[in-house]
Amino acid sequence: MMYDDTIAAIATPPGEGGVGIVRLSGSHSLPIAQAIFRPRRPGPLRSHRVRYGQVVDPSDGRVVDEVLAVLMQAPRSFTGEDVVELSGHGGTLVMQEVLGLTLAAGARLAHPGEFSMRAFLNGRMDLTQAEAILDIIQAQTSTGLALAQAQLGGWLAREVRRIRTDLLEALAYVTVTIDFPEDEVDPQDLAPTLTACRQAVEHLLATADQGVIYRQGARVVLLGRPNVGKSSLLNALLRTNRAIVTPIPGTTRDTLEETANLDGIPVVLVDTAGISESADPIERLGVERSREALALADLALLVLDIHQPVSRDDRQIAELTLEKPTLVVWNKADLEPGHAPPHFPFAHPHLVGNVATSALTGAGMEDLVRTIVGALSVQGTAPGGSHLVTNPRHREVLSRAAAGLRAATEGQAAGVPADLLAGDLTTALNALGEITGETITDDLLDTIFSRFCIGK
Ligand SMILES: Nc1nc2c(ncn2[C@@H]2O[C@H](COP(=O)(O)OP(=O)(O)OP(=O)(O)O)[C@@H](O)[C@H]2O)c(=O)[nH]1
Ligand SMILES: [Mg+2]
Repeated sequence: MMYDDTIAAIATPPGEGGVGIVRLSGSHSLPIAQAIFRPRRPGPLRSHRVRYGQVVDPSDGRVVDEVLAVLMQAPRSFTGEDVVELSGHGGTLVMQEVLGLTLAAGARLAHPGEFSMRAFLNGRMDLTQAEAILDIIQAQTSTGLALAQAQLGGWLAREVRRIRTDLLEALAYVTVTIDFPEDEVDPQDLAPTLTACRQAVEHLLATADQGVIYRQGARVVLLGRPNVGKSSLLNALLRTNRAIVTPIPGTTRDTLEETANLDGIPVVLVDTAGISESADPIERLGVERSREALALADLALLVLDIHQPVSRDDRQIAELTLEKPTLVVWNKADLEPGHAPPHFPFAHPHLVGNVATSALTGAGMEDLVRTIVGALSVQGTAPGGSHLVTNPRHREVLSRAAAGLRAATEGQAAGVPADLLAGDLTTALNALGEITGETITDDLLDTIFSRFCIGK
């Protein structure tokens, strides 16, 4: 369907660039473009042909920019509507002027993600593909990008549709037994289908623990006494001199965070001020920040100096981390050559590893990265297949579908009435439809697409 209101936006990023693009979509794209575009050689814009010319202010004939204009007539366009793209010089003001002329000629400024939303509503792609576009734009590691590209290819939508088709058949079967109870329909026939669907959904769900972290990243906080080498470890993990390092305890006064790529996972590393009892008032504020950073983290690195006796301060810091998955890092291992990482002397319910490192020489750093990545519950290297569920929305919907299917398989085995069974199947079907967008509310669509930028 083609919307009556034609939308316009600058499709290229703000700032200066070689080229800037203003994009129009909707039934009036062509007349609006014609009102402001003057081709070098006279003649109409033809679909999927590039024309060279000028954008001219129709009110006074002033030339605003030199552009290449492309018309993509419905349905062969990104949105499935008539689209015109005007590629001009990539300057902030000149792009604003071109956009302003399209608005004066009758276009409306697009909402964030509105081009993609129209593409979805016009059946150019399903919802998982529209969401994949956002993930491709926002990918922070090449693994995250590969997963988003695979999703754009449509594997998730195909898999979900396959399961839905089987479930629809099962539902039809159950409905027959409601409508014609006297017919001989053996409910046992359903068992293999329901079990297969349930397993397929649970399999998808199981990939999400890994997948979501590739898309969203994780937060890892470095905690420890002053001077144990937290900032040095941060720098070593980032392979830059991001944080200030000195031999003076209390160098880091405030938390500092930076994103690292650890085996394909975007990890926000948070360096914190060293924690000690004797802290002065400024340090105490830093300690408060460290606690806050810990509260938000997925994993704590408890950094100790392998060359120093474990102290009361270390114990108190360990107590701060009791609720978090915690990895013990014995740093300055170069000062104790050949020393295996000591046994961690305190009880901790969530210890995920115990490694020795030297931020100075790099010894043990690979082991540290491997242990961090393992603790974040993902395999170290790019996943064998790129078929992982990466989107928390999909994970939430899948867990609803799995619950419905669990109820259905258990109910069916226990011989519950057909109408109850039908209810559970419908729950699962509707949930799965939310992934591809077949059963979705306008509100939810608005929420999803509002996370896009304007012009996408
Ligand atoms: N020999 C050795 N020295 C290290 C190592 N890591 C850090 N250091 C030194 O230890 C001192 C403190 O390092 P930082 O990284 O500033 O320690 P920190 O834990 O951030 O300290 P605060 O910010 O004060 O809490 C510096 O002189 C570093 O060069 C290491 O692995 N081996
Ligand atoms: Mg520091």
